[in-house]
Amino acid sequence: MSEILSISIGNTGTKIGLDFWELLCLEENIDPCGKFNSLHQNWKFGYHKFFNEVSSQTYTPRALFIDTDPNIFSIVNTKNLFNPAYTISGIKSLNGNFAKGISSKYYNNESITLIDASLENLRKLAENSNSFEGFMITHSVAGGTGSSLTSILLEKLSEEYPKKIKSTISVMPSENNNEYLESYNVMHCMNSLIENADITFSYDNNALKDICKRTFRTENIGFDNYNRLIAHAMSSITCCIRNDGCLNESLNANLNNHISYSPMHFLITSQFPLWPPEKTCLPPEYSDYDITFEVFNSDYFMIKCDITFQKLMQTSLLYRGNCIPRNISLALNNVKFDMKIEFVEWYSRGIMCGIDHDIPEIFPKSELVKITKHAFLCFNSCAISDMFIKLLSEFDISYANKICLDRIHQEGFDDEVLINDRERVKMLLEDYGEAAKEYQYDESEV
Ligand SMILES: Nc1nc2c(ncn2[C@@H]2O[C@H](COP(=O)(O)OP(=O)(O)OP(=O)(O)O)[C@@H](O)[C@H]2O)c(=O)[nH]1
Ligand SMILES: [Mg+2]
Repeated sequence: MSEILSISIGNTGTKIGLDFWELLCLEENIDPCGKFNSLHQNWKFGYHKFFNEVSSQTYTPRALFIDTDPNIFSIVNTKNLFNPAYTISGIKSLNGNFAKGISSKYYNNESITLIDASLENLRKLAENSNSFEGFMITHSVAGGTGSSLTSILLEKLSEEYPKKIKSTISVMPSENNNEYLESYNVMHCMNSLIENADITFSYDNNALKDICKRTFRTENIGFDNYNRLIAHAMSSITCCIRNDGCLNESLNANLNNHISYSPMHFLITSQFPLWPPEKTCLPPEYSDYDITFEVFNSDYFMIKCDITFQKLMQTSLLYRGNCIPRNISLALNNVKFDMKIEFVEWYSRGIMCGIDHDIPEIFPKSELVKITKHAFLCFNSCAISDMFIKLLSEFDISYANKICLDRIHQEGFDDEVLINDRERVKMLLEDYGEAAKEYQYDESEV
C-alpha cells in the first residue's frame, strides 16, 4: 500500500483541496462525515491510499491544511470529515508578499512555527501509513503564503524525505492582475518548484477562465468554477493511483512515465468532455473519436499553450467510463494523423493509454453534467515554454518599473534574491528550448 499525503497551502490551495476531497469522497463512497457507505460495494479499496481508518467503517483524509491566515479554520473545520488537529494557521495573511514569509523578521516567528507544526503533523500522518509514497501539494504560486510557505516546506521535505515523491498542483496567476508583487512571488516559487518538486501539474487561471467561458457560455464565472475543474483533473490524476489502474498507477509511475530530465517536470493536462446543462435537452453523446480529438485541442489545455508547432514528449491518456479499446485505438490513429501530432525524436513510446471503466463523479448541483465517457490527457512538452515566457515577461515589466520593490526591500532583501530566482527559471526555459532544438537538428540531418 503506497499512501499519499495531501497538503493544501494558502487560500487557493485550501479551496482546491476541499473540492478535491469532496469529489474523492463521492468516488470512494465515503459520506461527508467520513462514513463508508457499504451499500456500494467498493472492491478496489483505493480509498486506503488517501484516507485513514479512524474507527470501523469511518475514515478521515490524510490531509493537512496550512495557511498564515486564521480564516482557514472557519473554512475547513466546519467539515466533519477533517481532523481539526491537521489544520494549521498563523495570525494573519502575508498580504501577497512572499518576502514577508521568508524574511528573518517573520520567518523566525511565524513561518518557522507553522512549518515545524506542519512537519510534526506530517510525521504523524506518515506513522499512520504503511509505506507512504509521497506528497501532493495544492497551492497558488502567486499568493504570499502559497509561494513562500510552499517553498520552505518543499525544502524541508527534500531534507527529511529525500526519497519520497513531492508532487504539486500549482496554480499560475490571472492575467491583468494589478497585484504586481505577484510576479516576484511566482518567480520565487517557480525556482523552488524546479529545485525541490518532482512533478508539477500546472494550472493557469487564464486558461481555466477561457475553458469555463466556452463551456458554460456565460460571463458569470469565477474561482469556484476554476477550482472544480482542477479538482476534476486531480480526480483523474489519482484515479489509477487509487484503483491500481493500468496507467500511472502510482506517483512513481507518473514520474517515470512523464519525466526524463528532472527539472523539466512541469506537466500540462487537459480533459474532455465538460459542458453546461441544457435543461431542455440531454447532453450530447460523444464518441470515442470525439473525446480523443477534443482532449488534444489546445482550447481544453489547462495551461495557455499551443502544440501546433511544438512537439510532445512523454504523453499519457486515460479514458474513464464506457470506452472500448478497439474504438480508442482507431480514434487515436485518426487523431494523430488529423491533428498532425508529433513527438520529439528521442521519445519513442508514443501515447501511453489506459482505461478505467468507472465513470467520473460530478459535484452535486454541479454545472457539469454526468458523463458516460471521459478522456484525461497528461503530457510533457516544450509548449510549456509559453507559460515560462509569459511569467518571465511579467516579472521583467514589474522589475524594470521597480513596481512594489520597496515591499521586498522592507523585508530586508536586496534585488539579488529576485535576480537569482529569475536566472533559474530562465535556465529551465533554455532547457526546454534545447529539447525542442534537438528535434529540429535531428530532422535536418535526415
Ligand atoms: N484558481 C484559483 N485562484 C485563486 C483563488 N483565490 C485566489 N486566486 C489567485 O491566487 C492568487 C492569490 O493567491 P491566494 O491563494 O489568495 O494567496 P495565499 O496563498 O493565501 O497568500 P496570502 O498572500 O498570504 O493571502 C491570485 O493570483 C488570485 O488571482 C481560487 O480560489 N482559485
Ligand atoms: Mg491568503
